[in-house]
Amino acid sequence: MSRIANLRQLFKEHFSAEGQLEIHAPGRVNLIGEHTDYNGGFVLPAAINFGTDIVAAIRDDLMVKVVAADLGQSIVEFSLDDIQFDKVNTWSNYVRGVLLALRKVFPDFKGANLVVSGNVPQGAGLSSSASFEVAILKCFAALNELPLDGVKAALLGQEAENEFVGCSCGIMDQLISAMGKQGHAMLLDCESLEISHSTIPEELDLIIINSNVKRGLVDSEYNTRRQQCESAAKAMGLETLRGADLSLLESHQDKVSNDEYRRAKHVITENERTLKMFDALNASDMGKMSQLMRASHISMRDDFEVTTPQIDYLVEIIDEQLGDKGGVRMTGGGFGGCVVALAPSSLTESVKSVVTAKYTDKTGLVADVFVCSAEQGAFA
Ligand code: GAF
Repeated sequence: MSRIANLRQLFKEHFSAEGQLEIHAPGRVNLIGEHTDYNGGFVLPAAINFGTDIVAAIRDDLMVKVVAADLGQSIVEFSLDDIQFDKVNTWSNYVRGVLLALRKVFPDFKGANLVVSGNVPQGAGLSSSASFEVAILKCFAALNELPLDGVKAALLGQEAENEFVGCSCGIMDQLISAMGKQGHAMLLDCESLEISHSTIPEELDLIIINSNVKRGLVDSEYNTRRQQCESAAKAMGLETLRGADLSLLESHQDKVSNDEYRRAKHVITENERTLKMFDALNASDMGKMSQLMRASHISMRDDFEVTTPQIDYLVEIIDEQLGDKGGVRMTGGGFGGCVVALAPSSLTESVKSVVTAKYTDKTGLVADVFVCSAEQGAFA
């Protein structure tokens, strides 16, 4: 049975009625522009064919009842009038957090019954939580006919993460889940929230390789990186690193720590690479994209220090295989997770083969390789 058919059936079993609405919100892969979003910079993600699905129906009262199909049909129930952090069913805090944020904008919407399921690999840096948040927001907006657009929904998702769940993430993941366009990557200016789309050429495959490195200390390391960037911006008299360039950074070298200097250098150069990548994608210039993705990975490895030895090895063997005919880099927040490669479809099998032949021997881990497609966002 398909996942969605299974959700429909579970809805019937739990609520003795048919679902009224089916919602999908995608996860994402970021082609380039890493750790730039919370610095007011540029990112270039694509929404992917993995995401969160919900079958739902509105209620007459303010209660919300959610069945998590993937978690042994774990159930939470709460009132929109009394939204509290849940220390036991922590997955439900994404639901609670976004509904609390939504209530600040639309105080009068009704509760709902929901069955939810996701197929974004968990903890792999492909935004399973953002897709969950955006799906919940889309679901309640549709059931209650609320005039919620994709950008506002993304901001509410980010607010829930920052203020309710406790992760100081930027806006990229929620915005691409809401506003992605099928077959395209999305350049997002995280300061103005201006969006431009660029076609991913049909002859290229979007390949995601999950290193299956268990991510540790992600939140604390992520928040430390963010603080270091903020300190560097402050030392240069700026609100964010968006306004900085390398010469300004160099002239303030004595006012920042060595770590802060390297974090800021990554962000400044990554913003430049992201804009160049957008142009290279528009020009289908694979050689240029290859160079930019390689430089991005090196910058994340040496200056931002968010890669791991296993991820570096994966990138190294795929890069050797692709040369300038394809690009490869770590994608997402880091400390484990996935590598993204963009390569002519004729080379996809060789990427799979090199990963199978070398990665396990070196690391003792088995990587999963997915050939993905760029999909439409939930609000697009
Ligand atoms: C995580 C965050 F949620 C994003 O906002 C972004 O900062 C990313 O890491 C790094 O680019 O996915």
